[in-house]
Amino acid sequence: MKVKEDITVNGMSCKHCVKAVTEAVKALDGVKKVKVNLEKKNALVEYDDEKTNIEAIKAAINDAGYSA
Ligand SMILES: [Cu+2]
Repeated sequence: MKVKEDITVNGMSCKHCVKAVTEAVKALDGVKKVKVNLEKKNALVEYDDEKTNIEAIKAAINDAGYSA
């Protein structure tokens, strides 16, 4: 099933951070859409919950050096 989550992401300070978070999340199998917002400090992620989950997405963000 397609799921939409709004994930708070701390530690982003510029558009390069936004790109890094976006690519880290996009690299996960099952992720359909990623929209990272620097001002709002969040990532709107659309994914297939049969392929991935919120924990895996947060782990990818944390592995990229940010805090989800
Ligand atoms: Cu940055």
